[in-house]
Amino acid sequence: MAFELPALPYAFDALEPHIDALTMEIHHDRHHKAYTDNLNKAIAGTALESMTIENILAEISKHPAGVRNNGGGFYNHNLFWTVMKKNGGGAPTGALAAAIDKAFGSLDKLKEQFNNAGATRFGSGWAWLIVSEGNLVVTSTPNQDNTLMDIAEVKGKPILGMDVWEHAYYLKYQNKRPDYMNAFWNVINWDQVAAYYDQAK
Ligand code: MN3
Repeated sequence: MAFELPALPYAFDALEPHIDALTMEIHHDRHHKAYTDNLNKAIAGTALESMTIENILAEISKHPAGVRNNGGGFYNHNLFWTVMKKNGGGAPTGALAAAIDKAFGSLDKLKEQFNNAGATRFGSGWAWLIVSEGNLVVTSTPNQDNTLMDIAEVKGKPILGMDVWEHAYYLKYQNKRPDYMNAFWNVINWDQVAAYYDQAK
């Protein structure tokens, strides 16, 4: 198999009470596993098997919907688990903090814009903080698309992503997506987001 489901880098209950253990277990072991398995099926026997996921996404317009949906789902969740941690939250420091202040005015303004991107994404999708031509930008994508895809309206390297599919929050928050989005800021692994920022700029 070309792509492997990464292990969750913490226990299922590590993000309690903000994201509950059962949601994490189902989300990782079933949803992310299904994207990974279905990506491998979609690329079996093709040249894509020897490519990186980033390179596949960069030319996604050339590939069938199964590669787009499952390749996006594979990449997006790989990133998602790593930008959260037990006892996360707080505020970023250093170059990332300075870049956020410069781009948005303050961390609170970033949160407002990011949550708005998630709230206004109709149906299923993702809210993103990306580095686009050296600048921090907030955007969102539908379904399992992301900003590495050549078909994305706004392109750039994701450094923070929030899954706003109902499967990410429905058990605990039901229809209250804004409550889930507010809780998300309490689990962010800012050191990891800062490392992604350093790599992307
Ligand atoms: Mn998901």
